[in-house]
Amino acid sequence: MDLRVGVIGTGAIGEDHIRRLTNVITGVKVAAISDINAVKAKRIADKFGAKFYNTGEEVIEAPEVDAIVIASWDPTHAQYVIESIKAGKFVFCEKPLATSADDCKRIVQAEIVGGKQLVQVGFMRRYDRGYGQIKSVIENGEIGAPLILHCVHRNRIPGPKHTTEMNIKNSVIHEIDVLRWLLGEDYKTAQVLMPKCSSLSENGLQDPQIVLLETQSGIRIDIESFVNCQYGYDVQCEVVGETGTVRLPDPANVVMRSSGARSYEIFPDWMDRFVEAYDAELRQWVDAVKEGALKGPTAWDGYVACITSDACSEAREKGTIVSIFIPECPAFYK
Ligand code: NAD
Ligand code: ISE
Repeated sequence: MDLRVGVIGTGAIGEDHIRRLTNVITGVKVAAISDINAVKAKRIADKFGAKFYNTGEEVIEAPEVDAIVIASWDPTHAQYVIESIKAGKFVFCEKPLATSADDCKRIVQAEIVGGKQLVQVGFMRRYDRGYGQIKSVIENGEIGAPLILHCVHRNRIPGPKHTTEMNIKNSVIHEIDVLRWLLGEDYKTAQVLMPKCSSLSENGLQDPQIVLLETQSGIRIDIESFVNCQYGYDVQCEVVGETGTVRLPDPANVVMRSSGARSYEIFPDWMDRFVEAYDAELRQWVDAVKEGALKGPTAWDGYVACITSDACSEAREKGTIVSIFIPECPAFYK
């Protein structure tokens, strides 16, 4: 029987997930949809044969909905995740799990009280083939112990509501999660450097930024966050180990020779760059929900990422190095 999913938020990724759940992944259908932009949500509901609801809460409560996908704006995630837990329904929440560690803690506590892991966070880079290969190289000891990581996260242009704080809480949160997953370690300190601001930056946005993280064993990480780089979507990661290095491949694209130049396309945004990872994470989520036991990034992972991004925000505001304290992981999440 098909898993019946309710989707809250029909913006860029919400619509893409609805398409994916309808046309790409088998054994699932989108049964209900809501968005504060009712006009767009109704159009998408009609297109995909789902029922439109006025509020996210109604989608969560709907009897024809088995599980929830949250793809609304970051500050709305926590309330919908907690409502889903109260309703006893599995919930896939786009990153970040919440916009503060305190809200994530409430989610973790609600899940533990409910006694069952219901929450998965959309940290899809864990499903990207390149990151997966880097993880295998590290775990097989092929480059010795990791010492330094150099990372780049560039977006072509920022969204209309993008703020200085969101460079980290909305964007670098991907690196915060995937590097912790790659290295199997939490972070110890954070610092944020503010280079000269791009003259193309608008609305007071401080961009680019450089995030410096230190893991508990002393591995040093630098992450360039540049959300207004103009030329395309560019994600890079290099791990320097004791005996070698490993680097994330660029996406496979044809190389063109034309007009006196050799070139290949750089994707405009995350939707194409990580399409296989989004497919894989939701395919695994659907199967896991049907089996009754999740396998992907947990609410605890979302919480740890937010503790770290809160520390980065504090480091940026104060201009100092900030210590990061991660509580012991409860047995519930081990
Ligand atoms: P978007 O602005 O295109 O869409 C967000 C939608 O949420 C809008 O249609 C808006 O009307 C709706 N919305 C806002 N508040 C709502 C509420 N209270 N209830 C219902 N709907 C509400 O943004 P987007 O790029 O689609 O991002 C959506 C979420 O997905 C964000 O949390 C973002 O961080 C995340 N995201 C993740 C990835 C990824 O790589 N995993 C990529 C893009 C976006
Ligand atoms: C967006 O919300 C995403 O999650 C993308 O993966 C990321 O690259 C982008 O910076 C975010 O705004």
